Amino acid sequence: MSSTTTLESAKAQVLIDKENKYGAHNYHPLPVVIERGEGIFVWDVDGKRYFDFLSAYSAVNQGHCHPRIIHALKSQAEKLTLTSRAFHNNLLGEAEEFMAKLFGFDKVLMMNSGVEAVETAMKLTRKWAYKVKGIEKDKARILFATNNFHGRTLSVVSASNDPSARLGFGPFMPNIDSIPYNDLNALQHALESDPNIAGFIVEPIQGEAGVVVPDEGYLAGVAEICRKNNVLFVADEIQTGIARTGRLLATCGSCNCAKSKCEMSHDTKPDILILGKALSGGVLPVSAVLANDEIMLTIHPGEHGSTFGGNPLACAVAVEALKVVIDENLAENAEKMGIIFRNGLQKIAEKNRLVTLVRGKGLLNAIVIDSEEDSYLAWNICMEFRDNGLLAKPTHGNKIRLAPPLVIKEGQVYEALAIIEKSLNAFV
Ligand code: IF1
Repeated sequence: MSSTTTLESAKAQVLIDKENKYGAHNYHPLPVVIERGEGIFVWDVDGKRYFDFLSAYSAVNQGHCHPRIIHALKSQAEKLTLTSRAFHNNLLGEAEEFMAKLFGFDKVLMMNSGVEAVETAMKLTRKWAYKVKGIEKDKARILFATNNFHGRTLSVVSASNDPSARLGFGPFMPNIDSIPYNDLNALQHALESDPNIAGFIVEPIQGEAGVVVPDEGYLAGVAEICRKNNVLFVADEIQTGIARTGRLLATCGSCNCAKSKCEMSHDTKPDILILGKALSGGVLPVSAVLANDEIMLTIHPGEHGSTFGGNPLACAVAVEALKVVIDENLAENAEKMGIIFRNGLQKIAEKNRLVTLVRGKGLLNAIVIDSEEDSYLAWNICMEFRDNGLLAKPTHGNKIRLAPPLVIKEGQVYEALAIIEKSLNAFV
């Protein structure tokens, strides 16, 4: 533990104690109590300001409380918030059209949380398998990559190999397999040896695994192998999408999406695209699944849905959140700032032996700390970051994810790098 680590203020401690006493113990948060956010900054209950280098796990790409998104929220909240899907609402069709055209798919199915959208994609994959591909009843299988993270419902943790996500939650959903990430041979072998595989669900960059960026050409290879084997390529872009990696989508690959205009047809395009998090700028839980008619129209009325999915408030917020990404060139900024940031991290790594690896794309980055996965070093480094005015969180013990809102400016990148360097130097 660093000698400079300060204790929580009495005010913060009271609030932390309340959470511990009255809340479930399903998280171990960094001890900081935030009460306000604006752009790339958050302030704690004692008025101390921090650079937010987590961005609520990439949900606040547009920055905290973006004025345009908050305005859309407020004005719609005063008009209409929820009708359920028993009736039409005046914003759903507009929002669906906007998203379908922006991302280049025939249709959109809106849900709320990310994991619900993953579940939706799994259901679509199975329906398509039975109705279009012709797989025998109840024989469809879905393939995942090892070390994935797609959420926490029972069927989705059935695809996880993380012991803490699974232990004590069995039995799990059958007909789920996994293959190593970033391994096209394994994918080809799996698909060729089992005609009952309906889809391959994969993150374009593995977030929870510690920002694992696959080899150049991996996503194009996945798309091609899936196409050849009549298997759906399902991209979970809940964390990587909406400009985070320097493109509108991480699956935009080689097209010029840094300009925030997806060219829509390219060799890495998935059959099903899953979005969440920053789709609402972190203002509301809004997720969506996009696909073409052959897939989307396999689900009929009564077969899937949700009370809140596609509600007018979510529609107003999501459209505005996406317009902000486009109008403010956030993909382009993420790409540019990402390069400056990783170069800075690399320079720090050259001088500080604790940083063994710098990796990432756009503003989804991580450093790997030279320690065992179960050591407290990365946690203590994040505490030191906190004391020096920057918030980040370790993942898998020895990796620290560094992902600020995409509205960050060059000077602020350098300020953050100075905090990171100073904090790391306290440990050598
Ligand atoms: C938590 C991680 C990030 C996701 C991908 C689906 C979901 C997520 C690729 C589910 C959610 C979040 C959830 C959050 C922590 C966080 C996370 F460390 F756990 F893996 F971002 F990296 N697909 N990721 O990343 O979306 O249902 O949560 O809206 O506390 O569980 P959700």
